[in-house]
Amino acid sequence: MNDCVGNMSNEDNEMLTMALSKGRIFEETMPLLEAAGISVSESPESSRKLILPTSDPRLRLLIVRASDVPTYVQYGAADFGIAGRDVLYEYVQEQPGGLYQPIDLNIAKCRLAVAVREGFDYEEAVKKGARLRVATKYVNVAREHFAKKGVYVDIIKLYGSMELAPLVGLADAIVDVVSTGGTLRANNLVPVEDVMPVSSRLIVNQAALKTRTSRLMPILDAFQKAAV
Ligand code: PRT
Ligand code: MG
Repeated sequence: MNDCVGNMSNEDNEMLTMALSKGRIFEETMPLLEAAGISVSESPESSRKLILPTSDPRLRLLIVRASDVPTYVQYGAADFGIAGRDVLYEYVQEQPGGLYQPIDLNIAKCRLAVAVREGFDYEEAVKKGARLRVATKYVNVAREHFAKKGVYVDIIKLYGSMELAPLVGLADAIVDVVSTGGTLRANNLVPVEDVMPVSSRLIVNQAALKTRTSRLMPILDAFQKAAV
């Protein structure tokens, strides 16, 4: 990087791109951006735009699916982004390298848990060494969790509405994100085991961190200070 000094002003003027999912992560990221002196006037809920400008003409937001955020950042289509530990854990098993995860932002907190239909004796099934069918979007997390416990499982990959699987006999258990537990209760499911606590992390493209340091650092610093 021998052109660093000469190109400093170019770097300072370069557009930075941040990848975010709409919904809870977007909502909880707004105060962090405010702490960095940046505001966003359009909401992804009401706007159909997938690229949103910010009050900083050199920062734009990409609105993508939560599970796609690591992909945009790893390939450098976004310089940085925010993703849940649940999503990151799965992603890194499949696509290791290229992502730097410097800050736990402590937002969008929840947990990954095992849940079963009310009345299903999970402890007894585990004790008996039964082979369990587990439906989940988090196949790597689930496989690792049950392997550690020495429980035999058949994992069934789903892309959403996991809560339905035990109700219609597709699975004995699910591994899913739980926050208030309201969705489980509404579907007569009960959490029986915690798998991991989840919060969202700032993720940064490794090349961008090296080549756009002076643009990224003020934002990263502000996020770090604002994250409690
Ligand atoms: O919705 P979509 O299919 O596009 O993707 P997604 O569900 O992965 O994205 P999104 O925006 O819903 O969640 C983004 C991130 O927020 C997740 O990756 C988690 O890290 C985090 N998070 C925090 C949650 C929740 N809380 C949460 N409650 N993600 C999902 N949920 C679900 C939960 O599974 C349940 O279906 O929200 C529903 C309500 O939860 P309860 O327990 O409060 O009823
Ligand atoms: Mg969702």
